[in-house]
Amino acid sequence: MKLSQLTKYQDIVIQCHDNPDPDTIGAGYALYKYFEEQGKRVRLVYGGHLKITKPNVCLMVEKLDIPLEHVQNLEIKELLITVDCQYGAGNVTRFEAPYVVVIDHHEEESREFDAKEIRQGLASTCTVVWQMFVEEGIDINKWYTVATALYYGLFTDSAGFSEVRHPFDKDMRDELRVDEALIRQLKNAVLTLSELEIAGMALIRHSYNVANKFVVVKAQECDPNILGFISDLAIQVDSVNVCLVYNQTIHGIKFSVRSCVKEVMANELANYLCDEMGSGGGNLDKAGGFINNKEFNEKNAHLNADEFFLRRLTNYYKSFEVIDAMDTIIDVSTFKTYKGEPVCTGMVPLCEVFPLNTTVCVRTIEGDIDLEITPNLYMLIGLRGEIRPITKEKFEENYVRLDEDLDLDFSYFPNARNKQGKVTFPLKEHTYKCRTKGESYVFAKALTKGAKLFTWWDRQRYIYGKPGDYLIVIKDNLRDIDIINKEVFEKRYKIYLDR
Ligand SMILES: [Mn+2]
Repeated sequence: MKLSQLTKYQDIVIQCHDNPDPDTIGAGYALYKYFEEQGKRVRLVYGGHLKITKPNVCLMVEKLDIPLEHVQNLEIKELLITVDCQYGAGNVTRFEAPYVVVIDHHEEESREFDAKEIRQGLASTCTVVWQMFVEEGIDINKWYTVATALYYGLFTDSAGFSEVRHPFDKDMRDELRVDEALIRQLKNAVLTLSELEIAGMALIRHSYNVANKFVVVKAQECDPNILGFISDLAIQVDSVNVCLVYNQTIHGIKFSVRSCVKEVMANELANYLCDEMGSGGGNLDKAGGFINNKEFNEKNAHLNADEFFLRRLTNYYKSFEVIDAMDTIIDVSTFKTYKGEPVCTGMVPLCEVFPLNTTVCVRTIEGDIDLEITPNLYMLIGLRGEIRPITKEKFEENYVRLDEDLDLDFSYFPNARNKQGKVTFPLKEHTYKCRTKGESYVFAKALTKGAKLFTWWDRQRYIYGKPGDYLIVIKDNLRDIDIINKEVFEKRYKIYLDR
């Protein structure tokens, strides 16, 4: 759905969820400004019994002059848009409306609306709205207060940016021009004294696992940001390598994860913890997630949350082995040889686009990766939008450049940022389509156990492979190791030598 499709309405009400937080307010306020500029009659409201009291939320509304109204009754003549919540769901007061649109980033739970824009991979509804503005070609930075509100909405919904998952979240964070003094003030008006007490109580009752050096902490119901605050403290303990802090609400379990060892990426662990029961993600060192009560009870009815996390974490540590391409020569004697089908990918000749000896941060669907620009450095873009550096020689040996339009469609096209200038550099116009040459051979074997692979070109983050995925070793370079998802592997490779 495009925002401009909604401009046919004259009377528009934007509704935040009850007990509104900065995300719903920020996203609602941006929409308010958009429709106001179009000359519409527009209101920004929230319902429910409670008026906002949280210090940071009150301050945000006051300082940014957000025209947010608390309503008990509401007459809607034409269009109602619920933001950061879904019409018909439990966290938003229901007002009758002729036409209802939902703009959100949560899992779809109600079907009572007429149209929707739900983008689940994003950390905040502010990011959803920001993207909709970008798609309309509107520069949000022309509204200082809107930019600041969106930024703060993402900030609070991602526990201080630690749980941003999608590159679009990072793009918004980096591109908005905001009132930094106000953001600083808002960041430091989050805790109430009673929440400080919740944090203290939680830390007293921790469970520590000596073998794997992890700690699990349960907190009482509190603002999700408090979980981040508690885990930031716990991870600083010298004998704690990984920590998990959670609390339970009527909807489910909200948790926050921290890691200070490279063998455990917080985002991957968060994802593992809520596998098929919710969603999780974030960064290498900080991440978080949410587990729905319904799915949790279906799968773990006999366990309480504490037992669940302790077991799941213990199983996690048993579930993988670590492979480091720099200090392992894999014994391929039990591997089979496969022949690669030709595939089309993208290629950027990095050494011709960027000055030599500079560091460029490439943002991809899999995360931000720093690359040092060396002579002859090229970069391949795979079918999911993931990247992989390659030397010019290797490229010319194994690929052909095609004189065709770049018709590869990624959900996020990688872009680059210069470390010094933080400038976004779209790589699309420098990307060539290419295809693997006829013959490419690899040794491969299906994993029987989870594996974490540190490749020669990314020393900070591992590629995680689950049982059934393939570990592959390039035939003419035994240090060139990769893990490929089962389905992708079976599509791309055919057995060549069964030995
Ligand atoms: Mn939200």
